[in-house]
This record gives sequence, C-alpha cells and structure tokens, in this order.
Amino acid sequence: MTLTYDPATALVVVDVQNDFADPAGSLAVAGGPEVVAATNAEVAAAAGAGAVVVYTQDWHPADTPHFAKDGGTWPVHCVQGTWGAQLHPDLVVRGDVLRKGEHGEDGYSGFTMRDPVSGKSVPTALAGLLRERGVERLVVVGLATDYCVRATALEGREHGWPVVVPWDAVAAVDLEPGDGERTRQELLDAGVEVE
Ligand code: VGL
Ligand code: ZN
Repeated sequence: MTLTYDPATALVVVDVQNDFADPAGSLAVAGGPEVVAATNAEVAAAAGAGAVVVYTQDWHPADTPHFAKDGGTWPVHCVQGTWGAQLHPDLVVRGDVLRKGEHGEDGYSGFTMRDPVSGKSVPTALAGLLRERGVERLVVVGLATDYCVRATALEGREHGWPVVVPWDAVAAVDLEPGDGERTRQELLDAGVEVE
C-alpha cells in the first residue's frame, strides 16, 4: 500500500544507489532490492498525483574522511562516476537528482553537509527547491534508515515540515544490531510519522 499524495507533498528518495541497493554493492543493505520496489510504488503514486519527486545521491570523492581507509567509518562506496554511485537501474526517476559530497563534504542528511576543512555545516539545494515548489509535507524513503533517511527526516522536521516515513520503503545498515529499530523510535520521538 502506498501513501496518499498531492501537489503540496514531496517524495524525497534518499540514496537508492547500487552500492547500497544492489547485493553486490560495497555497502549493500539487507532488503535493498525490496526497497527499490517499494520506492517505485511510492514514486508512481506521487508522480500520478502531481507531487514533487526528488532524489538524493551520495557522491563521494575517492578519498574522504567518510571512508575507513581515510580515518572514517565506511568501506569505500558511492565514489563519483562509478557503478556503485549510480542510481539503481530499476529505480524509476521522475524528478531532480541532488548530489551530496561533491567537494568531499560528509554527513548524511539530504539537507546539509559538513565541510571537511572548516567542519561547518553547509546546506544542499534541497530545502530551497522544496520551498520554491510550495511543498508542505515530506515523505522520505530509501537507504539507509539509520543514516541518510534518519538525518533527512529529522532535518525535514527541523525545517518545520510534517514528515512521513513508510517503513516498507526503507532499510537499515544495522552496523550495531537494532540500529534500525532505535531509529524508528527516535523518528517517532521527533514527531515523524512512521507508517
Ligand atoms: C549512507 C552510510 C554512508 C546512507 C551514506 O546513504 O545512509 N550511509 N554513507
Ligand atoms: Zn556515504
């Protein structure tokens, strides 16, 4: 079952890229292929109702403090221009794609990135785009629940938008078992509606 959409709703599709969504990806999330299918159903419903559909794309340089080899957390993933960074080939794309991390910034939200040199938080184009289009409500789907979906949903709330996360259209990395479930509670506590 998909959610209900209208022209004042935006569907924000977070990081449905090969490295997360394909079982052969370097940071493959369990349940990734199911998320692609569930996301496509939301995209069809949203596009059919005239909602705004927008996509984010994790877009890292080859060397970044985001990666374990450079002192960070993660295996190398979503390097600019590589197969892993491409949106999953089965994903239906019906809107703008915003890349994050182009200049080595890290962080997880679709709204902000952290400058690797100054440490300052810098906005992406997402909030401006949503405001410009008169968006009044957000639906956030994609990968991964406990990182980029979490951060994007929480910052969407901070911007003042009601936010809904349909739980069948997200999946968690679960670096620690239970991270996905803890995220669910955290989102609920922040006033995010989890469906
Ligand atoms: C993500 C880990 C590292 C995400 C991105 O899209 O949730 N997770 N980079
Ligand atoms: Zn990343």
